[in-house]
Amino acid sequence: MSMQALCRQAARARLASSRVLCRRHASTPAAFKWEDPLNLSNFLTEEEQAIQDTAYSYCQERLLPRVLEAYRKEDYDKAILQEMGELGLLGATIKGYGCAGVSSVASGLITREVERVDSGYRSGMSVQSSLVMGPIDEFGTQEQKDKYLEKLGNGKLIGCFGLTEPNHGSDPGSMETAAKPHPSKEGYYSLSGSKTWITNSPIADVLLVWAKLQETGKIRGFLVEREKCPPGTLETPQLKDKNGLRASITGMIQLDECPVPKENMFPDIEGLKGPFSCLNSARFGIAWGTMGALEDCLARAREYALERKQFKNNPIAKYQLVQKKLADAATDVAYGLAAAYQVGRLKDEGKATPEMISMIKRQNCDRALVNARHLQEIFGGNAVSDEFHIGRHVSNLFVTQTYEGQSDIHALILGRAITGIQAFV
Ligand code: TGC
Ligand code: FAD
Repeated sequence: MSMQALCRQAARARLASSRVLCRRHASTPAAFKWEDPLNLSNFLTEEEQAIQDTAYSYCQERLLPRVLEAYRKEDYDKAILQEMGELGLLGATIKGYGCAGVSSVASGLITREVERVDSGYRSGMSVQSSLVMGPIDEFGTQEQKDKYLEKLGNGKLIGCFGLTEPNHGSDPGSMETAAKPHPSKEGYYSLSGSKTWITNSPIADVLLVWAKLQETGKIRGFLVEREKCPPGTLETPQLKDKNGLRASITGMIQLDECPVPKENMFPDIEGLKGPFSCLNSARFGIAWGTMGALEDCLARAREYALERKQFKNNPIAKYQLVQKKLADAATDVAYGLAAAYQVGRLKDEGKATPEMISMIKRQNCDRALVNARHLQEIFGGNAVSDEFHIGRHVSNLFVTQTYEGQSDIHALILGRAITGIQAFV
């Protein structure tokens, strides 16, 4: 059943039960729920709650059982994107082309549920949705949309986003990858250069590569189709032996005079605002996703603290220092989700700014990493065993704090907005 049909069915059922609940609420005092301290679910529409339920069930039933082996073997199962596509989880905010066309908050809830299992699974999905489908929908020609969006949305094609280079990470404006008119193929550009740390690149069919057009010196976006590249012009070696995000696949993009048809370039968008506009949606998704990872750490640490007994057979949850760690994490989850929710609603009203997104991406990544690291201590020596999951989240959350603009870079974006003074250079 499609996500839209599921949503309608679940919404009807919820509506019926919420009427009963409403009658009960009239006489029942509000209760504090540690899983949702500020009662975020109260602000979600019926459809958003149904979408979250669908994503939660899929992630817990289909992704969680695979994640330990995938992480141990550093293996990414391509079928995951097809499964997500069948449920309508890919490119979920896009209207048409078989996509679900849901709200930004709903898409945030999806990333939260995926990252509750693993940041690497969220990464694979975010790149496909926000960094490949999003730009094609926003900047692509009608032919590009017709050609790629539906197939990317059902996971039959896999995409990747190549911005970072070996010598230019935080400063992509200095990129060296170049596009020039192909010397022997009329109607083609020739792309040369190297991109690194690219999620999905070793398995991608469509590679969105940002390169400087030699004729103008401006950055442009090119859709490179792997199967059309002559041998030796495109290589995408995997970067192995990572110590974080091991359940996602990461690689390079090496282009050596690769011929790309002129019609595969985005027609009107030029300069850094092309890639950065796509990053707004992806960074928004990370702000939600990291809260899902922290919620998982909190739930697991709470359960462990209630069961583990030390000193006079007391559960360690009885001790104040342990309770403080749980209270800090629950507070940061609640604040982080409330902020992400607010920006999501503003985004759909066209009132969200890049600085707001920098603020929630930075704050939620930083707080998720700090709290996960503190919660890890509750497990004592058992934290070292991957079966307790917490060490995996901690390693992953370092990566989320680094990619899509390292946290200090977002501090500088905010500092510039506050003072009017540029601190990057
Ligand atoms: P700057 O002068 O700030 O901006 C250049 C042009 O871009 C425009 N712009 C934006 N437009 C829309 N949204 C945004 N968020 C924008 N940020 C900037 C800006 O208005 C300007 O436009 P125009 O028309 O005036 O030319 O450029 P700068 O070179 O000074 O940039 C500095 C800085 C630090 C902001 C920027 O370079 C930056 O954000 N660096 C971080 C790099 C980054 O985020 N890389 C991400 C790589 S992709 C990735 O990590 C995917 S991981 C995926 C996964 O696995 O989940
Ligand atoms: P650098 O830019 O070298 O920064 C190193 C440190 O210096 C950081 O702490 C930074 O904050 C600091 N620093 C740099 N400049 C300044 C300054 N002016 N002032 C103060 N401090 C500064 N990229 C893509 O394009 N596509 C992807 O799909 C993608 N996926 C990724 C997946 C993984 C697993 C990882 C690890 C990275 C991925 N990236 C991807 C790359 C990621 O976006 C970059 O790693 C990130 O932008 C930082 O760039 P860098 O690693 O070159 O660090």
